[in-house]
Amino acid sequence: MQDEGPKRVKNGKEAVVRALLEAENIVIASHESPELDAIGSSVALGIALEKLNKKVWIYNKDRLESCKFLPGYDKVKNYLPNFIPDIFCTVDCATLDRVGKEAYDFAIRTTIVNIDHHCSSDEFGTFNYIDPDASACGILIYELINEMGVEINEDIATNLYAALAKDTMCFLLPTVDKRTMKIAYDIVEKGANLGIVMRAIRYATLKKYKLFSTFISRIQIEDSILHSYLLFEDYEKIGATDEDTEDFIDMVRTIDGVRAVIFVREKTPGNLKVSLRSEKEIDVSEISRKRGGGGHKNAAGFSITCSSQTAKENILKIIEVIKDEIIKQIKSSDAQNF
Ligand SMILES: [Mn+2]
Repeated sequence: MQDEGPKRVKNGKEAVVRALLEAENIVIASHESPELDAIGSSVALGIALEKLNKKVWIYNKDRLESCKFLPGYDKVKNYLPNFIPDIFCTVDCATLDRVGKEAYDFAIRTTIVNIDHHCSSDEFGTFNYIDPDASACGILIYELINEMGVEINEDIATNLYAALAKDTMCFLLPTVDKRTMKIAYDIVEKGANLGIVMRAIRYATLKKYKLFSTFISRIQIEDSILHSYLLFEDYEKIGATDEDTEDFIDMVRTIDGVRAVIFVREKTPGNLKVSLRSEKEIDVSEISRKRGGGGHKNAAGFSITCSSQTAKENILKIIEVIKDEIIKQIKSSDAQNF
């Protein structure tokens, strides 16, 4: 970036705090097909900014059923306001297009604040607070709320706990560190409602388990890589939604002998979502980034489109290609550790 003489620092916690404190109207947005880190972070930040008497509009393109128990989820709208805010603040988005086309076009008309923890994160904001070491975006939101001097109430604490629990697989992932645990301790002390969080995290429909049985029936494990897929017709047959597939990949990643997982699903006719998980030394974010996606080193994904008639063929081809790339990584890391 060119230096235009003295100007404000654009990156880091302080820059973002100052930008948020100076704004009057703020739109908060998170990625499409959200999960509890995206929504919990958005709502927690929204409540905190409201306590500072800001006019806040929380946006997400898609509804997340599991969030209906969370305090403040009723504040989240799936449409944008008819005014241009001082700030459009993204949370948990590695790239700006993750908010969806409509919100992207809206965002670029104003100042963007980007709060994120993906290793593939772009500094697309006017102001950015990006920390890939944070186990959840909720960690960064907690730190910003404290820095802004807002008292964390029970509703903020509950949303933040949901965010942390989601992105750490309930504090089981190796990304959990002292920082995560200290924050978890503090938000429990501030009254996080763990009963509500459990209902949100473990939210399921019977349709989900019916779809899961289809997913399980197609599992194959080759060269320690587990793969499976779902077609749009599987969703239709059962009446399930894409949200129902949310944790399928995490439920099978610890199957004995499995070092990586490839899960491809046809979310809507011809629209394929590829989700990847891996053991520590295997970097699936690199594989995803090459294809326009991103994520974390051991949890990443990307999307592709094809004709709905050839979805199954395409899926099987993708699985083969990705499998080969992962095998190459496994071979080179095994060779290094030999
Ligand atoms: Mn996240």
